[in-house]
Amino acid sequence: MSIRTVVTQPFPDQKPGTSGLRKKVPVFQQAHYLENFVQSIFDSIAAPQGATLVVGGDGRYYNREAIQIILKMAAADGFGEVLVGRGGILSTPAASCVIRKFNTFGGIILSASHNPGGPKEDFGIKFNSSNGGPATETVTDAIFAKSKSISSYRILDAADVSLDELGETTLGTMKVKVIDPVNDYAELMASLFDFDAIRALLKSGFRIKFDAMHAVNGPYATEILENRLGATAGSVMNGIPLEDFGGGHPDPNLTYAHDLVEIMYGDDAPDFGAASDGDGDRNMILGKHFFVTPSDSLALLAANAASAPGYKQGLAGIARSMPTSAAADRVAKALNIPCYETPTGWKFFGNLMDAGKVTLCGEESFGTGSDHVREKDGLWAVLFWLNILAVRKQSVESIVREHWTKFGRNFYSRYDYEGLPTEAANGVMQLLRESFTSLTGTTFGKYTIQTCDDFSYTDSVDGSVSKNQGVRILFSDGSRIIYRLSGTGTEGATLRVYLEAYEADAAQHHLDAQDALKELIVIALDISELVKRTGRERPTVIT
Ligand code: VG1
Ligand code: CO
Repeated sequence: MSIRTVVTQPFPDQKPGTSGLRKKVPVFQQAHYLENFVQSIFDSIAAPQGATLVVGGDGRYYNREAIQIILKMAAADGFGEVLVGRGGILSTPAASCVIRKFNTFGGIILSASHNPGGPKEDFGIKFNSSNGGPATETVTDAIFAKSKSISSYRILDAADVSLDELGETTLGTMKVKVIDPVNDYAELMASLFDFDAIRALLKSGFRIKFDAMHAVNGPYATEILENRLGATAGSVMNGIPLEDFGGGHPDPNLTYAHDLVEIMYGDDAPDFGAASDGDGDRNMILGKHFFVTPSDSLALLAANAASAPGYKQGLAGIARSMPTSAAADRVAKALNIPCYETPTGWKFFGNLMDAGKVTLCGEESFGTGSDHVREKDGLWAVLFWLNILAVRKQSVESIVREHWTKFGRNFYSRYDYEGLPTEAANGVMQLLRESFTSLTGTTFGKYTIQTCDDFSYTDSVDGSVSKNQGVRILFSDGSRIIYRLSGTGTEGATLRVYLEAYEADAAQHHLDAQDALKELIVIALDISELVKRTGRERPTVIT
């Protein structure tokens, strides 16, 4: 077996987005494309000789091929050992767990998360550091810089490694250890939550439905919910991971998780429903005929954290991404702990967690997590909810309504306009930025704009600054409209409009979010000229 140095040329488009590099599969299949990016990672992270790497993905189309290339390149780059999930499978939170548990140098995670999979669909790759979290912007910027000047990469000439049996093999001088993808993660969950209490709840006739959406969490949910916690067989639906997610869109929201939504809003609905995404880091929580917004879910977990053994000692602080509603801020205030506001993307939470400043983190995009790993964690959120339900012995709906009565309700919605022509989307953002001065102080009905800005974040741990993280229109009563361009899409531009209005009056809490936000939506469309500039009358998805 010999190491081959292959001459290559840079691709101009390898800038990692919100969560790594995501492109269509045919883009990744171009000669040298994946190899260039992997070599750029290796050159940027400068792992010591003999270091250990974790590799795994969400099982989507091209996962196996990509892993074989990465293994051979890791062997050529001097890594001593790679831990890889059986079948090439590791959910994103499980990869984070394994990176941390075995004190490895880091890991490469293959996923395009909630985006569809298949020969013409999406694929993705990202590097996570030794803390188990997505590389910081300093590292991703370095990777991008390398990718623009790369002239060769190294790869071991060797046969493919079998990934389907547990155990150890070698690739050149490098060890390849195929590990059970579920075990380490399941043990971590058992150390955080009261499995006995959840088992008793499930035994008492409390019914649950978990939709794995034919994505990576199927085996995790089946093992933990059904095998270890005793949920009745069939509580996990769509539990077999498929390379194309069964043709679906593995995005756990009311639009794409429609099978589950039908069950949870149907006659004889179970007491609790949940879904997770392609790589298992997102979650959607439902009660009987009831939807919990992710922003509320974060606030609720924080307010009820003491129910779970892993969080009994209290929370150091909470962090939420900027567009996420301020519901968690109110809980933080009541608990007398700090609440941090970061740009979108889990990579911004890592430093805060490493420094012990925050315990819980969340995003409006169906992501919640804690310092048990350094990724958001779908099944963790489900288990946290079940633990709370086991302790409080109330329905999901009544727990949420009580929460609103105590803290007030942050009505919240996000409008996504997907696949827009890039110039039109940029035009909307540009117009808004140019209107800051004229908008400030303007009144629309009951709303007056107090300030407008482009969100900029200074990391309180390493002092790094991230600019242009979303346009904020802030109203005098605390309501907000945010505009942001997505950093995970692979086609044209996706414009997200986030709407939030706070309501203290419990008599108004029964309102539908779309009704409560009606006026703000009109303002959002009006001041951005969105319909005129994009030609879109309606958003692609409303969450
Ligand atoms: C989206 C979400 C963001 C999330 C990111 C990665 O990013 O809005 O909150 O962190 O996806 O999640 P963007 O840039 O498209 O808005 V995942 O589950 O796709 O790794
Ligand atoms: Co995801």
